[in-house]
Amino acid sequence: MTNLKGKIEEYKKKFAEESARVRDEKGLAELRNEFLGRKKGCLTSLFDEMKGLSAAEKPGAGLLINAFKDHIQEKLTLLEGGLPGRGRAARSIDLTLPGRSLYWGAPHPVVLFQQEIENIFMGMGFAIEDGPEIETDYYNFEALNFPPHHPARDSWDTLYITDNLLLRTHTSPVQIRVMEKKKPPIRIIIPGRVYRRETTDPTHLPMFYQVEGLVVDAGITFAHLKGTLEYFLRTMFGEKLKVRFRPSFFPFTEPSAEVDIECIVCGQKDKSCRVCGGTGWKEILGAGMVDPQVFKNVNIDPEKYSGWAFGMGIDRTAMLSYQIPEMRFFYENDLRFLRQFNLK
Ligand code: FA5
Repeated sequence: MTNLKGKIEEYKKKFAEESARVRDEKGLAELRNEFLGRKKGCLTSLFDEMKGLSAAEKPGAGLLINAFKDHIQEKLTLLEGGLPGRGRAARSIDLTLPGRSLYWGAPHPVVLFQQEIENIFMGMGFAIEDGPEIETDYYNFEALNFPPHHPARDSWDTLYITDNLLLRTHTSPVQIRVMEKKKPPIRIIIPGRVYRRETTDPTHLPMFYQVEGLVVDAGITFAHLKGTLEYFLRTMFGEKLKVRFRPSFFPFTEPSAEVDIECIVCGQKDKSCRVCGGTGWKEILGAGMVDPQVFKNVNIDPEKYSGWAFGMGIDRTAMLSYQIPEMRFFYENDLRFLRQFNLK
């Protein structure tokens, strides 16, 4: 064993001396052969030496020889990399190849769609407002004319944090927050995330985005609401889009309406379409004239001012615009899906 250790030290010294003289690939190959070569290499001679050792000494000797082999291989690799113009690093760069572009990430399709909505409304002179996602019962319901125990609350069930705090079910509470601070004329949109206790299906999610619109001034009528929404939808979807207003109910608007657009996913042709349920139409927003009681709640005189509001599902409208049959695709984080929206 002592003999083996001595021999290893001797070989290491010899290697250090000879490697200092290597100048090219040929010299390197000779050095590798001398130390690691199968037939007469130093490594082979060390293994021969091991044969004469007792069974108890063999495992220790094996470890020493393997450590020696690793040492030599490591040094040879370093030496190879350092050879002028011929190292591994030099060889792996082909300057004629096009560069590899890194994927930097990109805006989410729902965000891109939200930006399109914002641009159209900003073009009409609307400002953008924001509000908290955790709301009080007062802003989410009461100020919007839903008294406690009002049956209309049932369609907006959500996650409660305390008896009084909840994840907002719509962006409408921000209407109240803005009207408390600013007096007419008001012309705003409010995009943001909302939450509901909802069973997921192709067009319903428990977390989704809405954009609220609110206009308050003297002499505002339903005709302004209709004209603004039609202008917005035709700018977004094209002049030929079929749009319909249906009478509806919201506690905070009177009269109220819901707006449907033709189902762009099936082109109004598929009786089994999972997006429109075969009806050919899909509801995208609720709207109406601001209820006088809401104005009273924020100290705006309903005799002097009138206004309209709408709340549109961003994900819902985006899926129709992109002709995606499943809203859930937006949130599965499948890059093959997401990258299709950022082809630059
Ligand atoms: C509202 O949320 C009212 N705040 C809208 C409103 C605002 C009316 C201002 C009057 C004045 P509704 O629950 O219908 O209404 O939702 C509005 C839109 O949000 C729907 O038309 C739909 O596009 C979208 N939406 C509703 N529920 C979901 C859901 N679970 N998943 C995805 N989108 C949804």
